Amino acid sequence: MRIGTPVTASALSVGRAPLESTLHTGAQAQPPLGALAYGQAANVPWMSSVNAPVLFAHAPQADLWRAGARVDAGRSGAVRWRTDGHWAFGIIDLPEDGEGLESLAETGYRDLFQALQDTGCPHLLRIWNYLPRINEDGGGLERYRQFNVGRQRAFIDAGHAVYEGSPAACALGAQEGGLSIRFLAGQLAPLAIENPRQVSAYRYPSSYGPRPPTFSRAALADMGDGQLALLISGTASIVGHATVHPGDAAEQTRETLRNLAAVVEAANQRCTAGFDMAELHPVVYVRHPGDAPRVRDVLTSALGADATFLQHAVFLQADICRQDLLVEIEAHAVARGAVKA
Ligand code: 3EB
Repeated sequence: MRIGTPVTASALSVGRAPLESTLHTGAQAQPPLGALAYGQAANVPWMSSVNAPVLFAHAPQADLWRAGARVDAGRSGAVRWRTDGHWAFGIIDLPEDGEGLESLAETGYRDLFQALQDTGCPHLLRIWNYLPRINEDGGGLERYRQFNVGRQRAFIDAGHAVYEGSPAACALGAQEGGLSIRFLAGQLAPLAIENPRQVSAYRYPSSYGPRPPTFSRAALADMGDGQLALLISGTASIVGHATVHPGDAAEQTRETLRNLAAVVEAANQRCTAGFDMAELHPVVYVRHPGDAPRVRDVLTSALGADATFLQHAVFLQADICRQDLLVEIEAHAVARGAVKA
């Protein structure tokens, strides 16, 4: 089924708020497009949880995406989507039945691309991937690397870019369950941003796996109403393509901050919004819960306890896609502005 295109465009918005107030907001006239709850989700059809234990947050948090006044819900294979005709939010939860992560990822992404067609929202803005036992051996290849093979094949089969122009994304270990993918899509292509300190992930050498990961370091997306979103992918202690500071969570956090700053600067060169590091809304993934206080201390010293960054940060325990990475930070920010012509 294809949803007809409404005459007027809707503006997209995102808010990070305590779960309780998010639910309250959901009862108002404008229906939610989708929400990601960190930790436990409420039992409403538009909210799904990021299945990772919360280490710190000022309250149970959720990111709520809103768009137009009328939202339709539907399915495309394994995808459950909601769309207002301009923006779409989709959820995929695929149980593992022994077929392996390569084919599971391929199936999930094939359905994801079908959902883009069915909703009439062809451009991916942001993808969240969660894989159980991400660093385990899947029979000759690490499971994350298997995932990369299946994901890239599905992108190619659907005719989507696997190098420049890949969507912003993150990929983390999940506590349990199957393959979980959440995505946000729209009608306008975002501008992909890379990090000059890092080799583009889609150009990683084959020593990191037979197929590289398919994501850009960040995306700038026009949200309508003069607002621009900076959607920053999972960012870690990688310089060039190598992990730096193995075994040192505090130094990895400092390097990750340098990478986030470089991505923000690269984005600011391409737009008029003037994004500020301290204004980011981050999710901080920490592999070992015992490292979380030190990671938080490093972020607090760098940005200040009162910064939006620390006030809105959600710290989650999750395995990260390289064995030697101890911390990974993803973030978004919204500001008035536009991409430069
Ligand atoms: C890195 O920079 C860390 O496979 O979609 C970050 C964000 C990472 C997204 C993905 C992986 C992904 O390579 C890992």
